[in-house]
Amino acid sequence: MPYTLPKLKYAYDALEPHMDARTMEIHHSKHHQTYVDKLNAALEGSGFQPPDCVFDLLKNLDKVPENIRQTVRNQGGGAANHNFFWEVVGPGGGEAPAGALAEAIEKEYGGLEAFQKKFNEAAIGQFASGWAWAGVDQNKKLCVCSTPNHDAPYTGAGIGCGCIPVLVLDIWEHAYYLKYQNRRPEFVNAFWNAVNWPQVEAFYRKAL
Ligand code: MN3
Repeated sequence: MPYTLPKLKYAYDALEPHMDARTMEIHHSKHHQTYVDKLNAALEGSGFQPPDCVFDLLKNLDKVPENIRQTVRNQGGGAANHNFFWEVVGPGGGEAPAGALAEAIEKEYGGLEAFQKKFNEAAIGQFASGWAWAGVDQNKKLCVCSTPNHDAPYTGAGIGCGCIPVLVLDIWEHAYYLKYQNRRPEFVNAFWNAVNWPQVEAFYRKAL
């Protein structure tokens, strides 16, 4: 099997009360696992040799045989986006960004609150299922966008803003429905309490 479900670096209850343990367990062990399984099933017997890294697979969708490309885009996108999502949240999160990332937020948005407002608008405004992103664009500027389904800003031209992602939020209902039901804005606001800023800043520096 080319791809595997990554182990979380923290316990399912580590992000309580912002992201509850039951949701985390089902989200990781059922939803994420299923994307990985279905991606592997699509690749198996296709004759296509996938790259070791699932992100490289998604960044080069045009190399994937046409008959499995949409399945890889959907299931592989689900696998990759969740891998990234688990990295940008963590226990003890939510403090505040530091270093170069804090400077960029200050310079381009006028402060953390304004940046969060922009991100929240993208997350809340994305119709149905999708993802909200912050990333570094071609001009090395911090940017915010959203994508439908399991697409990512690198899935293809015209999807999101084409940035290199540094922060992501899952806004599929499976990410929040058990605790927040229809109250997506409440979940989006709570998410900030779980953001692992040192990790996001590391992604930011790497993306520059
Ligand atoms: Mn999800």
